[in-house]
Amino acid sequence: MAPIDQVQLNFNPATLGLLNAVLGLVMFGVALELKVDDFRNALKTPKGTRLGETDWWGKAPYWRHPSQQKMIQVDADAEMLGMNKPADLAILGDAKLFLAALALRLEARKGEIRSEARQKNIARYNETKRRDREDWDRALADRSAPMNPAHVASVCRDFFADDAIVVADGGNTTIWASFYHRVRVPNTLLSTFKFGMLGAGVAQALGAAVAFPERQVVCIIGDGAMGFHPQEIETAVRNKLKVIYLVLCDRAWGMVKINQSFTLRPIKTMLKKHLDADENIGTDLGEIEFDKLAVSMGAHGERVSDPKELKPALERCRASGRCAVIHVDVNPVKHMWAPGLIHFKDMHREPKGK
Ligand SMILES: Cc1ncc(C[n+]2csc(CCOP(=O)(O)OP(=O)(O)O)c2C)c(N)n1
Ligand SMILES: [Mg+2]
Repeated sequence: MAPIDQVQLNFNPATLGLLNAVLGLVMFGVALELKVDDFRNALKTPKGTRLGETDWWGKAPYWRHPSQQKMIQVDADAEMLGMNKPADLAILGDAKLFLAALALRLEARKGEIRSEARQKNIARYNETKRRDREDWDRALADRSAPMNPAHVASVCRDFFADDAIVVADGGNTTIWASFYHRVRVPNTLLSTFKFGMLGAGVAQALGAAVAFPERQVVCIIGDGAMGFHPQEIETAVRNKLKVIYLVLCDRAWGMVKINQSFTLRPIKTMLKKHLDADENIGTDLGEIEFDKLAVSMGAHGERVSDPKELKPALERCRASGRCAVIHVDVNPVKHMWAPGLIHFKDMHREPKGK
């Protein structure tokens, strides 16, 4: 770990006003050390997240090379400082308070910031976002069975209350869930975004249900991932935890299968969308009837293939008043082609970036 400067901020939310003033003073000291460009870069750093797999570990080319970009890291946990990427300035403190203090300092130096160029950039990003969203939403017009996996998170978003806790687990399943779920209330999405260890979601959902007994917990999970700890359905039944699991069944390690297909035969994969049955190696799974498995443990079970059946199945799950599992048959080829796949593949082209 590269040596880092460290500024320790002590804060107590009860005396926020006083602390803001103290922070203002501390930040004034920091401001003396940093140029406005550094502040701009600070605003580019991810806030409220930890640098991990889904931030491309802070590596080029998505991030500027370290020689071109100063890294300012703010974390309430000292152990995280400089953990995944060396920080030029490491600040031990609460990100929200830090940003409030930073905003105060920046306000005073507004004239030095070329906000026009930045606003242009933001407009460009928003336009790209809008176009991408339009593309992704087209998948929702696909009403064929077995269903396009886009429907699952989308129907759940409509069905469950805004404060329902959603857990995403599995390879492509997590990508599909991330693109079609909308977070409307803070701290309502759980997953393993930093390491992607399959199977954790089954019990994350149980933990969430224990922590928030008055809220609905729903877990969208791949068939491979569900195979890691299916016995936790019995834990849910025994502890009267009314988690609803939707298991996306493509009968494959879908994310591995698409990557493997590209590696083995990229042109055929592009043209035909999938390889022939005997061409992939060890990426197919047999069928597990997750609805029946759930029933065998005392939970409610449903099986759905047609997108129009999804909502009624969710209604029956809720009405059952206990843990429920929906075996969702998804089109295995469409499931392999998760949105943003190309970026996800880029991310794994290690160790290209620095
Ligand atoms: C514990 C663990 N083992 C292996 C992997 C590697 N891995 C990443 S995605 C994936 C396939 C996941 O299959 P499934 O849960 O069925 O989800 P799908 O991609 O089919 O949606 C695997 C094996 C992992 N992330 N975690
Ligand atoms: Mg699968």
